[in-house]
Amino acid sequence: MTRLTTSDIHNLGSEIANYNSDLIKKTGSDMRTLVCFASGISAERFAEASRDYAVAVVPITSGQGLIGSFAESVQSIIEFLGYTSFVTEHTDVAGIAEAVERKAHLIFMADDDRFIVFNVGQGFYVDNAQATARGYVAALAHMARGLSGEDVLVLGAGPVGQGAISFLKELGAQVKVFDIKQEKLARYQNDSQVFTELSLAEALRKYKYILDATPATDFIGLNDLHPEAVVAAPGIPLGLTAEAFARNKDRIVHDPLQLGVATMLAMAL
Ligand code: PYL
Repeated sequence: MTRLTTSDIHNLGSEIANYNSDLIKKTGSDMRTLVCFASGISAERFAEASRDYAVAVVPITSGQGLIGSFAESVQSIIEFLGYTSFVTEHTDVAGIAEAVERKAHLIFMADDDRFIVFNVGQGFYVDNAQATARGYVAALAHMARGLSGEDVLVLGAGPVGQGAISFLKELGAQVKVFDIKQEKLARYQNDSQVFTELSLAEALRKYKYILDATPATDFIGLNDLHPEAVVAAPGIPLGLTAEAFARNKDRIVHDPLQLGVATMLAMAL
């Protein structure tokens, strides 16, 4: 998993309203609508929970340590969605204790390997990779005005790619998957709804709907894409080159944290 840097998220909080407007332009729906679709909860349930739930974000110093403005960025996404939230004053275990003492219902925390939100009362957690996968498939489905019966190319069969494939199957899409490590595709050998692609170049030209769940960068150039390509790209950094992005930017959803965190919240209710 690629580790974010402060520069990836430095003005996320102040830009969240613009990010949401951009999402509406591209997908026809705002973050709230997309995450309700991704999590399967109703807009009413999402709104109702915002009146009861308190959400804590605990900075975690293990491994490579804190990422500047990471906790604050997570909190700003949660606040934008209408939930009361706070970043704990303490970090790590003391931060978790503080969150519980301050009666948090949900606790967001990330070390270098996992980013989860823990539902204290119900005793379950949601993982960022699974939530990001569902949030980005939701964005793609809204940009495509529905994916049932449509071919969708998933790039990368890691945790996010696998999560995306299972949600795409639920939506009735015909999934095509490419990964540079062929052995990661073995799990789909007998799956009639998933076809493994062996040529990246051919697949990129052929399929209009793409979910880029790879950590690779700059491997999709201007002339590699389907002329009407629609791309949902949870992978960090972006796989498209700057010119490919510039040409298709109105049909590309890509962010370092927003959609994944928003979907985590909805899935944790
Ligand atoms: C959650 C992001 C999305 C992509 N990569 C993941 C990442 O960067 N994980 C590391 C997060 C470390 C946070 C640090 C802090 O500030 O609490 N422990």
